[in-house]
Amino acid sequence: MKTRVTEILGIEYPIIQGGMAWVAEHHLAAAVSKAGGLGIIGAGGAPAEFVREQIQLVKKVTDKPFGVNIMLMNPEADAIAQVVVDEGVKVVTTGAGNPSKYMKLWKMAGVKVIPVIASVAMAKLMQRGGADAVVAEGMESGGHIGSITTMSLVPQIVDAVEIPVIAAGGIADGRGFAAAFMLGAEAVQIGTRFVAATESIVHDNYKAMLIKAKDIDSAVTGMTTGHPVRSIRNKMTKEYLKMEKEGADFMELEKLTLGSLRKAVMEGDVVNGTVMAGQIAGLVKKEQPCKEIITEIMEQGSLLLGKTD
Ligand code: TUI
Repeated sequence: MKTRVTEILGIEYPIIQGGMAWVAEHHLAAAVSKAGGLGIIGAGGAPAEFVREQIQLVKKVTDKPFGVNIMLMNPEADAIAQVVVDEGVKVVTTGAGNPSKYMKLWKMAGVKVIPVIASVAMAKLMQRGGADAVVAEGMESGGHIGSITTMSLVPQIVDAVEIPVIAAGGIADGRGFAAAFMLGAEAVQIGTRFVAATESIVHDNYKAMLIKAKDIDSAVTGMTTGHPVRSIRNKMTKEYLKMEKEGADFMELEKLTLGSLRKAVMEGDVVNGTVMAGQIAGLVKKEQPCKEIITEIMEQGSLLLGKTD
C-alpha cells in the first residue's frame, strides 16, 4: 500500500510504531522495521549515550529504515538531537513540545522530521518550519496527551496542512486503520498494541495488566499541572488524583511519579508504578509478534478500505 508517508520513509506498510519511553527500545523498533513498518526507538528520559547504543543495536540487525523519538522534556534533548545526526538516523519524531530549534540541524543532515502534535496551531507551525509530515495524536493515546480526540483532531489537521498526516490515538486494528484513512490520514502510529508484542521487553506484569484492561480502565493524571498523562488506573493514579484534588503542589506530585514508568516497565511494579496505555487497551487481547500484528492490521484495513470503492 503506497501513500506519501510510505514513499517519504521508504517503508512497505503505512504503520509507525509509537516512540514509547522505556518500551520502544531496540528489540521492538527492529522487529517493527523488519516487518515492513517504521520501528522507533523512544528516547524518553534516557541519556544521549544510551540512545546512541540503541541506534547501533538496531543498525546491527536490519538495514530497513527506523526512527528515533525525542521526548523534548528530556534534559539531554540537545545532545540526542545531535546523536541522531551523527548516527545517520533517517527519521526523527518528537513529542511533548516544540522541536523548532532543531529543525535546521536535521533538515541540513537530510533527516525526515515528523513532530507529534495535538493541535491545528502546532501542525501549521511545524509545516512552516519544514516538517516532512506530522503525527496528529488524539487524547485516547497513552502517556502524555493533548485535549482533542483523534476523530476531531485528524480531519481538522488534514484540512489545515498540505504535508501528510499520520493519525495516532485509539488505533489498534484494521478498523482503526481504515477509519484513520477515511479521515484523511496517510499512515497510522500505533503504541498500545505494540506494548503487548512478543518482542516488547515490558515486564510480564505490565503486559498482563494491559491485556486484562477494559475500555474504561485508564485514568488521566496531571490535568492540573499542565502535563496530563494517561495510564491504567492503579494505586499510583488513585493517590495522584486524590492529591491533585486536595491541591497538592507540583513538586509533591512530581515526587510520586519520579521513575514510576521505569518501575512498571522494568520491575513489573504495576501497583506503585505508571502503566501508560491508551484507551484502546481493551481491544488488545493477546501477546503477538510484530509481524503478525502488522499483517492483521493491513489485511483487515485494506479490505475495509476496498469496500468503499
Ligand atoms: O509525547 C507524547 N507522549 C508521551 S511523552 C512521555 S514521557 C513522560 N513520562 C512521564 C511524564 C510525562 C511524560 C509519555 N508519553 N506524545 C506526543 C505528544 N506531544 N502529545 C502531545 C504533545 C504535544 C504537547 C504540546 C506536542 C507539542 C506541544 O506543544 C507545546 C508547546 O511547546 O507549544
